[in-house]
Amino acid sequence: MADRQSTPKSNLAPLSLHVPEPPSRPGDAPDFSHVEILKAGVTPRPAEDSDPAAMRDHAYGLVRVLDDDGAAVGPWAPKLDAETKRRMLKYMLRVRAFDDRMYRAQRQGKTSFYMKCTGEEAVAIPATMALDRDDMCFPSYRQQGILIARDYPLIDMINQIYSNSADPLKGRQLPIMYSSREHGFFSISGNLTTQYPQAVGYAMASAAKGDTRIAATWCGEGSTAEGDFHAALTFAAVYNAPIIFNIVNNQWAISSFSGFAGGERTTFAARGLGYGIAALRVDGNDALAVYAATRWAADRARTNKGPTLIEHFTYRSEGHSTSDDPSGYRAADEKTAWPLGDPIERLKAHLVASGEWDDDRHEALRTELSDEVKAAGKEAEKNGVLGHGLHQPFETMFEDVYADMPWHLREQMEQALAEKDAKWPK
Ligand SMILES: Cc1ncc(C[n+]2csc(CCOP(=O)(O)OP(=O)(O)O)c2C)c(N)n1
Ligand SMILES: [Mg+2]
Repeated sequence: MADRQSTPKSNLAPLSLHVPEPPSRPGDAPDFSHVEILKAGVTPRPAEDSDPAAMRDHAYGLVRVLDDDGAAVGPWAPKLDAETKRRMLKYMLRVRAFDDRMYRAQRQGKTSFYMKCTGEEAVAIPATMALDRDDMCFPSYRQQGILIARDYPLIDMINQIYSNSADPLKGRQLPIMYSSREHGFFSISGNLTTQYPQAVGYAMASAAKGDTRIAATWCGEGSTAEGDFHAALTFAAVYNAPIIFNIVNNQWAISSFSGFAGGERTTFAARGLGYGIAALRVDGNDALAVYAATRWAADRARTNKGPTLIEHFTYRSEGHSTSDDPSGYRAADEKTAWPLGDPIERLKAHLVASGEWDDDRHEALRTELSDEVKAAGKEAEKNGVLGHGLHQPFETMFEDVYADMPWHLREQMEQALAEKDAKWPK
């Protein structure tokens, strides 16, 4: 009998695989011709209790509010007063100032690691402002904007980044992996997408207890390829959990373009439809569109109408982290060629166009925020920077696991301290 493994049928073409390749590489002109941009204002706004099957188009379209002239148009335009929009702009500028300073601090050797969210400031900040203050957030490492929008002290963020003697997390987490129960900010995990099922667990517990708080979680488009993503959506759909799933599609997962996570085949928002989850695809560089979509999803969740998946269509303007160099894998000018613009410039243009802001005030605010971050940095440095020896006492690594330290841990701690003192006498 013929060996089935080794005899292809001679009358059929051999099977082949498709290996995704990004439209442009270093040395090429950036190419975003495949990106379809709907006009601002054209997407209808369905009722918050809509059946996901009746709003399928929203998973393939693009909710946009800010048009090219800075006007807020269409049914998604949120009715926000100028003061709130200026606060939104201020938070976004504060994140950018913070990112720039911390990036430089890493290059100066004050920390081993930093991650910017440049170009994605409109993802976390308007969303946080659209949630209630006590709603629980389960972010990835690129939503520092949540802490900023909840007025977490900058100095505590920097103390964590420097792993110094005032680090609220006592040097136990990689720099930027913040955590704050008081600010509804769940501990960042380096293991991608673990926050998704954890957020669903929180949302289910909140509902099971008859609470009113909802959960929101964020992951990158690359992270949707993790099994946890799919387990989370299944649970949320089955139990109608009060949760907002955010996918931040910034086109890149370190050096892998979105095609490797399935982006050539369909939109990331469309993943929700297969689970019967309402899905919205939103211009992630449009602060007002993100605010409106989050508000829609939050109202839906809070009234027990079910979960929502929001794809934020955006672009990672800078490297993945301070350990990355994107010039090795993507076209140099992609950042400027990105067709949805800069989120800060777009919100600024809107405020200027409506007579609520001007260039002088903008520049003055930028300077004020840069000074504010600089001052927080100087204060934090007094508690130590990388390699200066001002870190948490050695024994803290044994603490905070048990309310009362068990005998075997105490024994290990004493042994470790004795060895440390023998090796490095005081
Ligand atoms: C389970 C797991 N796999 C791989 C990694 C390594 N890793 C860290 S970030 C990253 C890229 C994630 O890309 P994306 O989800 O698109 O988020 P982005 O960084 O673009 O915000 C990878 C592969 C990891 N931390 N955890
Ligand atoms: Mg990504």
